[in-house]
Amino acid sequence: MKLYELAPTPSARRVSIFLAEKGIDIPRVSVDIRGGENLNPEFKAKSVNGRIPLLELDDGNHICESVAICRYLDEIYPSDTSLFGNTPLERAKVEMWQRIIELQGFTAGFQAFRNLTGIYKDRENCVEAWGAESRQRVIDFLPTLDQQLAKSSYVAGDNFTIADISAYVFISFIKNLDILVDDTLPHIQTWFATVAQRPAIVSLTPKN
Ligand SMILES: N[C@@H](CCC(=O)N[C@@H](CS)C(=O)NCC(=O)O)C(=O)O
Repeated sequence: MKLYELAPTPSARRVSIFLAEKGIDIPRVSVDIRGGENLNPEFKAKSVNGRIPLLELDDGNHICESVAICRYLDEIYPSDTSLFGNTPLERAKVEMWQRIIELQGFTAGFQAFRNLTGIYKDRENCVEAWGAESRQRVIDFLPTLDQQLAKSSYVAGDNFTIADISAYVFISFIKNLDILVDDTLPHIQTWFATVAQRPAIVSLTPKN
């Protein structure tokens, strides 16, 4: 098994933190996405979405999409408690928050970053006004997350789950959009500080 990634990118970080939380190590292959290595026919033949992360299995199967990769690894390396939830209600809440963070958080955040910076203008049309609108949508989403974290210790309830990994990576990413989690979002601040201290996350945080 091999994981194609670019370690500092948010989607790769989601999988890396998940693996570190589960104590799994998988050989990595670094892909120069900024230089367009993911656009070559060989990579595209493996990755349906043409992006990283991409998991290559020994039998030649390929899985892209960070959450699909995590779900597969969760099932082939089962443990007493799952980061995807342990009861029907917990699993449903994890899925609900994953979808909310994906659609209202990452999608808006990525659109903002890509369209405002033009980082991938060699491969897509960048529309600055769409970037600005998407950035505003990220700002508008933050109180929803803050209100949830006022009610529970973690995003999907009382336990740390993959929804916290997603939200943690998303909140870390938005500093690239000059969006600050200020004192108007106190519950995100407290939760973020707690999650940042988890050994899996500390182990992956670059020291400078
Ligand atoms: N929904 C996908 C997003 C994957 C994604 O956008 N990956 C970015 C890095 S964070 C990428 O490979 N970008 C290269 C490109 O767009 O050409 C996932 O969760 O895996």
